[in-house]
Amino acid sequence: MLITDYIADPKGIIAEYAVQCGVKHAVIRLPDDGLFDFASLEHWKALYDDYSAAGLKPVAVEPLPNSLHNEIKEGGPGRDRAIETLIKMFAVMDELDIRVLCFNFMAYIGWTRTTAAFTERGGARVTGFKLSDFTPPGDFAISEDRLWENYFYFIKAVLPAAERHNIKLALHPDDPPLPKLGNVSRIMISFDNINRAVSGIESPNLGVTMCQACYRIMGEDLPRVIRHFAERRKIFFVHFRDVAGDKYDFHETFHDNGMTDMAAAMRLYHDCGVGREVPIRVDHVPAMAGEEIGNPGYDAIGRLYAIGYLRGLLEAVYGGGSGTL
Ligand SMILES: [Mn+2]
Repeated sequence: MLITDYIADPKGIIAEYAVQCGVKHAVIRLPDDGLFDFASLEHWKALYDDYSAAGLKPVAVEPLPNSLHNEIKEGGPGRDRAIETLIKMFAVMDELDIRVLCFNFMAYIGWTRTTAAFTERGGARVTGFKLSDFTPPGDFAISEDRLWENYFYFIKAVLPAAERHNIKLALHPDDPPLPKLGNVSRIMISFDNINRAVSGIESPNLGVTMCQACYRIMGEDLPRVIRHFAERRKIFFVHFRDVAGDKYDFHETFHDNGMTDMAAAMRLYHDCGVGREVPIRVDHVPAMAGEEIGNPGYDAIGRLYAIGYLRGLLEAVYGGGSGTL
């Protein structure tokens, strides 16, 4: 697989660290400030140049910007306009040879944790979630049926353009994968549901972001999930991540300190034919000693260890180290 890192700011320290660790490809987060025009090649080129100047080639976009995606997920009045913009964005991504779009289908409440300071090994701090500590952030409600309707409405509308421009739509599981948070239903919460979402309409451009730990806390059989999606060529992107606990009560861990045999997972991707071109990135790293918790799960220093660990496993399984013996 292709080692990448998640770089929201090509001029920031995380970009510098990644490049120093030998990472040459970036998963990029688009500015969602109302000023950046997602359909403008000119805007994209300026952003692309900043990544190039840092020594990084963008290969994936994550997530689908909220200003486009919220109404699509909620089925709001602006969804058709958002879909139109997104289709134009595919043409731009095609032009810049950015092939993967990682998206999720969590309405109103996205990635959610109840603590940013769970104590992991040696006092490192990680994020955690406990359902009994969770309070809904607002008075939102949506049903499961409505979400499925909105999901397929969206997929049917964008898939022809994704195929035409060869953009791979990589569905990320809900995190945490619970059927409901407050009155907000969630649907991408099990292997069966996600399989329905990506196989309900057959397309080589519709697949998954294999966020390992999400499947793990769903209680799914991870090897079965990896084999199933890999054999159908539906793993477009991998989030390399581990956790401890279950979907009701869990915390992130160092990559070597969770419930999963990460080396075995890597061998499985390889043996099931997940190719060298498929981007992989580390996810949710601890805040380390001397480091403020700034952006929980995405602080800088913990990434160094995580990227090194990932590179070691990639080289051991996929080869590609420098030099000769
Ligand atoms: Mn993830």
